[in-house]
Amino acid sequence: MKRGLLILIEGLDRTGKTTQTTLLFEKLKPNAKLIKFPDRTTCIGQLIDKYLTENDFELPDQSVHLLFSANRWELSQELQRYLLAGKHVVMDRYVYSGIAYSSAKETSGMDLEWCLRPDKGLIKPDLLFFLLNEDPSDTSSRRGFGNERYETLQFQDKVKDQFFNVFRALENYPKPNDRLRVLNVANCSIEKVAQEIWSIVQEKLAKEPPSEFTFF
Ligand code: T5A
Ligand code: NA
Repeated sequence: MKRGLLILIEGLDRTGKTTQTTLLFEKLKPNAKLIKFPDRTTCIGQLIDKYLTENDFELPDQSVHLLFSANRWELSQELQRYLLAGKHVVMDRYVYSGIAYSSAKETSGMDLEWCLRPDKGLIKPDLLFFLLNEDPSDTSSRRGFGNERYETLQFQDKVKDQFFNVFRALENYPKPNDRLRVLNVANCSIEKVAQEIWSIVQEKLAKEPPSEFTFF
């Protein structure tokens, strides 16, 4: 049996990841699963949610980083099972967010390499979209921005730089790469972004899927 594809959508806060992963999932159903990180429903996810939403709930940056990674490991076997059963998995955030947000804090010792370490061994996506908004004031004006920790324009700017540093380190960015697609979504409608994603996904689906997994 052909294994399913792991299709990941990454980006800064409020760039439309959940909107787009949901739309893509609807198109691929019933042969698909949707996984979102952080998964706030698990024990570890509940701690992460508390940290993100309650300003007086403090944890060391290292601990928070390890919780986000542990949250991905909680679902890693389920992920592999779905893919081996031939289901496509549409994913909302993953390892790249994990490294970009933590390393943007500039906590001593938490460089890219340190941040990647606990995620080593997780399955790599077959296709990775990065939703980029070159006009962050466009996304910061979207509903809900500013409600959670990390949602300030200054921090988002650092996270953006770190995402590209991660892509340089892990995906040979800016050399052409058939896994990573950077989409500039500034002032693009939801429908237009969805169409662009769908046409790239269809192209990928038309090709023979890789049989082996690759790992971080
Ligand atoms: N984090 C996450 C880490 O630090 N380490 C990690 O390992 C991981 C996995 C929460 C925080 O955790 C950090 C990153 C985050 O700061 P989250 O739960 O993914 O991560 O965050 P959410 O708050 O759920 O999601 P985002 O803020 O990132 O928003 P989305 O999913 O990008 O945006 P979405 O789709 O919810 O859309 C937001 C609003 O914009 C509108 C939507 O209708 C919605 O109102 N919208 C558009 N409006 C105009 N034009 C478009 N094209 C639009 N697309 C969407
Ligand atoms: Na989201």
